[in-house]
Amino acid sequence: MRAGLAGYSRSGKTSLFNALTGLHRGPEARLHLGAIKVPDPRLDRLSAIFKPKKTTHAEVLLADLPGPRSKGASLEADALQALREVDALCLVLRAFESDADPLRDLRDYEAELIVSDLAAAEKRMHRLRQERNAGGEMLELARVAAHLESGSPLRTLTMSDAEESALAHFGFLSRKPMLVVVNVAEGEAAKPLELELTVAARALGAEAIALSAEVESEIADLPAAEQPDYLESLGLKEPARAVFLRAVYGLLKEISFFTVGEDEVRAWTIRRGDRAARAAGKIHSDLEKSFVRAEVVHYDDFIAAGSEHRARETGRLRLEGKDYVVQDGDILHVRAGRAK
Ligand SMILES: Nc1nc2c(ncn2[C@@H]2O[C@H](COP(=O)(O)OP(=O)(O)OP(=O)(O)O)[C@@H](O)[C@H]2O)c(=O)[nH]1
Ligand SMILES: [Mg+2]
Repeated sequence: MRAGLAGYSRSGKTSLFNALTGLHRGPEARLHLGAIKVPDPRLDRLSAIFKPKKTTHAEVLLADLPGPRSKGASLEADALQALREVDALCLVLRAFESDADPLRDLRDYEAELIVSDLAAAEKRMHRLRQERNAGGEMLELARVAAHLESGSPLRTLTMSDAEESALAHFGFLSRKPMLVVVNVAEGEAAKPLELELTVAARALGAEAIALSAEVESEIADLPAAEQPDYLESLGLKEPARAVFLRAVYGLLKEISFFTVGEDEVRAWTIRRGDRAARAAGKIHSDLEKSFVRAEVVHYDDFIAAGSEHRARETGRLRLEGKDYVVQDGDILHVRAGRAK
C-alpha cells in the first residue's frame, strides 16, 4: 500500500515524512519515497514467544509528493501523476503559524482535485460525443461531471461496484480515500482537532487528525527509553506515528495477519475481506495458486491457549480453505500443493 503526503508547499510534508520514516531528506521540493514500520505489540509478543532469527513488521510505503510551486498555481503534471499512483492521500495542512488558514487550504486543495477530475471526465465525454457514443459510460460520466460541477469530490458520490470498476481506470483524484493531517504548532499537539476542520473534512468524505510534525521529529530523535516521559510532558498518550498509521489503515480498510516460526515472525498487510488464498499470495506469489489449506488460529486464542499445541487440542487452531475470510490478528500456516 502506498500513502502519499500531499499539500501546499511549506505545509510540513517533508518534515513529517522524515519524522515518520526516520530518513533525512532535504527541503528541496522533490518526490521522496520511504517506508514506515507499523508498530504492533502483538508482533512483539509473538517474537518473544518464538524467538525467531528475524522479526519483520508490516510497512506502509510513504511518498512525499512535491506541492504546487506556489499557492494559486495549479498542480503540475508531474505532481498530478505522482498523486495518481498512491492508494490514499494524506493532505498536510499548515496550521503551525498564526497566519495559517488550514480550512481555506483544505477547500482550495480539494478544489484543485475536483477541477482536475472534471477536466478528465469532460475530455472523455468530448471524445465519446465525437464518436456518437451515448452508451453507459457517457451516462456515468455525466453523473460524475454533474457531481464535480456542484463542487463536491467524488468521494461523496455513491457508486455501485459496477460503476466503481467501470470508472477505476480514470484514477479520479477526488475519489481517493483522504486523510486530512492538520500540522499544528508544538504547543497545540495535545489539543483535539478544531471541530470546524473535522466537520469540513467529513463533508468531503475524509477523516482528519491533528499532529505536530516538529514534535514528532523530536520524538523520533530520542532514544526509545526516553520517549514515554517526553510524550507525557507534552500531554500526549502516544506518538503521532501511531495515530497516523491507525488512520491510514482504517482509510484503506487494511488489516494485518501473522506468520510465525523459528526463522521469522512476520506481520503482513491485506485488505479487509481478503480470502486465505489471496493472503497466501502476499507471502509468495506461487502460494496463491498452489494453496491447499491454511491452519488458522487467532492471536488472542493462541495467547489464551499458551501454545499452538494447546490451541489445536482446544479446537482453536483449525483448517480453513481458500475462501476463508482472513481476520485481523489471524496467525496463518499455509499448506501448499504443487503449483498448478
Ligand atoms: N514550527 C514548526 N515549523 C514547521 C513544522 N513543520 C514544518 N515546519 C517548517 O516549515 C518549513 C517547511 O517545511 P517542509 O516540511 O519542508 O514543507 P513541505 O510541505 O515539504 O514543502 P514543499 O516541499 O516545498 O512542498 C520548514 O522550515 C519547517 O521547519 C511544525 O510542525 N512546526
Ligand atoms: Mg517538501
